[in-house]
Amino acid sequence: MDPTQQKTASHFQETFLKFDIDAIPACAQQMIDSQMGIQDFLDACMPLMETIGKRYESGEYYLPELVAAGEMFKTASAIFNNQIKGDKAVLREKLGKIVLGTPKGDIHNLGKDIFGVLAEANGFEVHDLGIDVPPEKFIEAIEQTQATVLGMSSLLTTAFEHMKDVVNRLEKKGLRQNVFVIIGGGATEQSLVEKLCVDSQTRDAYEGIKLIKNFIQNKKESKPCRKHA
Ligand code: B12
Repeated sequence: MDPTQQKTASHFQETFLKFDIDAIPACAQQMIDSQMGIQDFLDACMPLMETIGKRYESGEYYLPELVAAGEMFKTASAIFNNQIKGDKAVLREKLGKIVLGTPKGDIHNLGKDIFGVLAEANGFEVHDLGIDVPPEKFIEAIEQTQATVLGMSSLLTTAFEHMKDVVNRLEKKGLRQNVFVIIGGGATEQSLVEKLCVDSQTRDAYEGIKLIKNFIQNKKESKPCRKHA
């Protein structure tokens, strides 16, 4: 980031932590005007979300602050997402289909939406099932679309059992080896790859796209699960 971009990002962060919701659209626009991309935006936002989360956990903030942070993030990311979507005209043949969603019990969608927009901008056909998605809906969507990638996003640890349920159902239907299962979102970590029998995990939307492209380009077979929970 150049000094102007740095200043613009700092101004955005100060505005965010003051919960000055009305000033957020102008700040986000300033970031775009100073040629900042979505990765710069995420670099500015992720520490903020971390701070808000920690303050909520320690009892300094309550649910209204969590809600306000979500709203401010949504407002700002919509401005960046629209810009990315505007560039989509250049897009050509689809690379593949991705079924995406936040599993049952979890209503966080901000990171999932960013990943979805980036995936579309990178040439994927994204079928976003939304939030609080029951396991059977994921399976239905994979059967209907014949998607070869399943992305699940989670910010709550309680969603893991539902992710595992989805994987088990894929196996029972004989679909598991055809589908690359990738999980993301703040609650996920690398150790879950083995525990949930998924293929990949990341907390970085860009890395997620790279991992999926790598899978598609190498036409790797998705590994069937070794363990049954
Ligand atoms: C905003 C927020 C909310 C908003 C969500 C708004 C929305 N529309 O999503 C609201 C207010 C609704 C909310 C509600 C709750 N929340 Co909340 N929330 C947050 C907060 C502050 C930020 C989350 C966020 O959006 N981060 C920014 C995004 C961009 O990050 P991300 O999701 O990780 O996404 C990035 C990558 O992971 C990746 N990615 C994301 N998905 C995917 C998917 C794939 C396939 C790939 C490849 C990549 C990928 O791409 C993104 C960009 O790189 C976090 C704190 C934190 N540290 O995260 C708490 C947090 C997640 N919430 C928490 C809690 C406890 C709750 C509530 C239970 C509170 C309550 N008592 O009601 C409820 C849950 C309701 C429910 N049933 O889901 C806890 C979760 C603890 C846990 N791990 O289980 C946290 C960690 C706060 C804390 N420290 O206590 N929350």
